[in-house]
Amino acid sequence: MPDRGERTDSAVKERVESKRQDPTLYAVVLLNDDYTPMQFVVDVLETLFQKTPSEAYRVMMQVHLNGRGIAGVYPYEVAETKVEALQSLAHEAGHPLQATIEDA
Ligand code: TYC
Repeated sequence: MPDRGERTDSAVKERVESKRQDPTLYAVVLLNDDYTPMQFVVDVLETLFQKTPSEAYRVMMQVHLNGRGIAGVYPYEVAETKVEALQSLAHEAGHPLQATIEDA
């Protein structure tokens, strides 16, 4: 197959390069509230933000004591998806947990 996929290769390459051109990162910032159970926040940090149990506990306590804390740093679309997933889990569980996206 001498000319296999040449045009496809260049089309794929252009898309990959355009995504690589935007290295801007955004922080998903967790906000404190008086009602969301601590264990729920720890669980969310472990499942959505890939924290270890001890790191999840540390971040949760940082938010609990200081009002806010960084759950993770991601490209914008990933940060947006994480916040949507968090809001959906919190809403389904009946908790007011909120997060925002900020420049990292
Ligand atoms: N402040 C909550 C409580 O005392 C716990 C909590 C921690 C809530 C972090 C939200 O992002 C949060 N149950």
